[in-house]
Amino acid sequence: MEQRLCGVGRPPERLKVVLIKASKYDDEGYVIRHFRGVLPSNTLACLYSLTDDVRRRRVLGEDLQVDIELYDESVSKVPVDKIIRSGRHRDRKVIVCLVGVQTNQFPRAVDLARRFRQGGLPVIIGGFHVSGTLAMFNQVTPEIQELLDLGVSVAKGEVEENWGEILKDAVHDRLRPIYDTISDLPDLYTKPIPMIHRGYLKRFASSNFGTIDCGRGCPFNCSFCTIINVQGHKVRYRSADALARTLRENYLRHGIDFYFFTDDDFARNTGWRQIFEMLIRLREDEGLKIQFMIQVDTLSYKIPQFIELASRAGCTQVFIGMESINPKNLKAAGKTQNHVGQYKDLIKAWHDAKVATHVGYIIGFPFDTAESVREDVERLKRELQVEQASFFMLTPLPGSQDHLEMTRAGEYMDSDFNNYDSFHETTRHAHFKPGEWMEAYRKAWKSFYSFEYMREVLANANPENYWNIFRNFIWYKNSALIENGHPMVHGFFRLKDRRDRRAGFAVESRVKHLVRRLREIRQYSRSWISLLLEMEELWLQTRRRSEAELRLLAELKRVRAEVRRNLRTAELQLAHIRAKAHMPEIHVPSRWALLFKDFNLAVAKRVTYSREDIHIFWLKTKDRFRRGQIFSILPHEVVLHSIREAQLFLLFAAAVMRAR
Ligand code: B12
Ligand code: SF4
Repeated sequence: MEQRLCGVGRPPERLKVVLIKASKYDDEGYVIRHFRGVLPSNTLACLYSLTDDVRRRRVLGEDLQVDIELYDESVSKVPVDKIIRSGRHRDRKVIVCLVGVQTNQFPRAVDLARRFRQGGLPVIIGGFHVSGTLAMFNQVTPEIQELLDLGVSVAKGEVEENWGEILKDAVHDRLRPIYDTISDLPDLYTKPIPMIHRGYLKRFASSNFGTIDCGRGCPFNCSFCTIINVQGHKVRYRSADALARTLRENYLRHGIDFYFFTDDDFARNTGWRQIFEMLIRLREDEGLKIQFMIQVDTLSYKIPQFIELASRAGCTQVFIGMESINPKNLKAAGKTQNHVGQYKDLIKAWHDAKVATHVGYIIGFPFDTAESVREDVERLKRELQVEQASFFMLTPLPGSQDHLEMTRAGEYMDSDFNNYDSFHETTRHAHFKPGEWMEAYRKAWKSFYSFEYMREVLANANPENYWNIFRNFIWYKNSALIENGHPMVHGFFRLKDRRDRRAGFAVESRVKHLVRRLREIRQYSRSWISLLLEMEELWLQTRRRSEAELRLLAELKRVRAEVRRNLRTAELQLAHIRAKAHMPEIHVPSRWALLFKDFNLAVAKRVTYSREDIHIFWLKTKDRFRRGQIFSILPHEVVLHSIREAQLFLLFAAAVMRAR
């Protein structure tokens, strides 16, 4: 079946390629969208540059104008009706591309596809859900059949070699139902580098943050992984020179100086040395201070010079696929490359190179129990002393060996793909009753990102890395503990579109929705205030002090001790009054002024190390207020503490903003 929708006899003069990265629904059926996101999508950037390349090379004909529009639904609303209307123009062809659709985004992507198809536009969908599913099953599964029945085309595999041809088919109204390119793995060396769109970056909390895949493919065999079944075991990598051109341009034109190189295992990217050497040249010869994080395996520390060059090249954080610290779990998952006995050496090797470690830890392997997970998290903190951890619930992702085997064995799996986001229970576990698994997962986040552990990490952090880790703590605590989601999914400040709700959930009246949102925003603001105060305290307790500040504090301490030793406030005032009797021109400071001075000295000393005394003051004041002891609350103390609180918060905010 081919898509023949336009029905226009002659070829169009313009082609509009609309690239959409669908989001997913939350548990209440609202699309997850944030005011500011955290990580721009590399898949969007990749499809953007492939389309731009087709446009530049005029693959679709000399006269055809190609426009590209890009939407990431996790940070911006997709104007479905407007896009449909734009396709009604006689000389213009519009093609909707749903890109990088993962399993958890699949239900939302299907809903969008349905609306575009109803509006008469051709739609094509790609990404890991369709690619992984079609790769593992020798037949079309029901949810993919539903797409085909809607007239949506499905792309299985990587598209670098075929994008021009697919767009040509779209222009000529002959899109095929399935494009299968999975056995045609592209050689990335010569392919366009993902291009980050400036306007898109503005929708993220840090617009200096980019993502690029420098390579694809992984030689290992983990049973929960989909990557090997889509991108294969053979590693392919991009040219270091081409990467250098993009990195330079991004740095100079867009101010992008931090990257997440998204390769699943950078240590197995056979071009790692060329890429690191290129980054070192950019840093050391051209002064482009680019920093980055990479994902590596647990054997990475054994590769001669890998860590040393990574660090010199600007690697400040490494994400390690540790997954578990129970050897029986690792064996069950086919992760035979991980050896628990070597973890300490691995972490030490990265720490010695001043690179912060971030481990991926999966909860729900066969030998996990609530108690073992709790103990493992303690070991991550006490024994391994990793700076960060990301927790995931084991999920049978379509495209993985686990999913295939569970399907064959007829085991229970959640039928709602929206839940395959690694923070929902999607299967049954022998050691957890329903709900307990989720509880263990939540507790892991809470325990790892406790104030005490964050303080320990920051107090020992390499000064160059201090702010990277600090900001990550804010991001992670917000996503996991305020948004109750996952840092890989949740950004800052949730937005909800009242009318765009998943089928099965009623659209609320305006008033009901307003009440819901006000309640949520009140709760959100409270959580953020306490998060910010916690982070402020963390900063006060761990920040590096300058020499000048240390000298000033020592001086304040000395003056205060002297004043305390020699004169009490009342005595000081008495001394002034006596002096005034002899010399009338002398100014006698008021009792308040003297109290203020004394107070300021006291607070200045303690407060620069902690805001605990302010906190205690507020608790006491609140308590007095509750007990009706209003007259024991001294107004001047309230004013002074408020000023001090505001002053300190401004200092903290300025430090966070200034930090790079
Ligand atoms: C970087 C990354 C992220 C980043 C950013 C996402 C991004 N795309 O940039 C972050 C950290 C946010 C992330 C989050 C998650 N991720 Co992720 N992520 C990756 C990773 C490692 C690289 C993505 C990438 O850049 N690939 C390179 C691009 C170019 O490849 P691609 O997306 O497949 O696109 C190619 C083809 O699919 C095809 N194609 C794609 N779209 C289209 C559209 C059309 C029309 C056509 C014709 C072709 C086409 O052409 C592209 C170019 O060849 C992949 C693994 C991997 N190797 O891809 C996992 C992966 C995609 N993530 C995965 C998962 C599960 C998640 C999370 C749910 C879990 C989690 N908690 O981490 C969240 C969900 C977040 C969300 N809502 O997006 C799974 C998805 C599996 C599945 N079946 O769903 C993967 C495969 C890893 C895995 N564990 O198996 N992820
Ligand atoms: S090491 Fe990572 S990318 Fe490679 S197979 Fe295992 S989970 Fe997949």
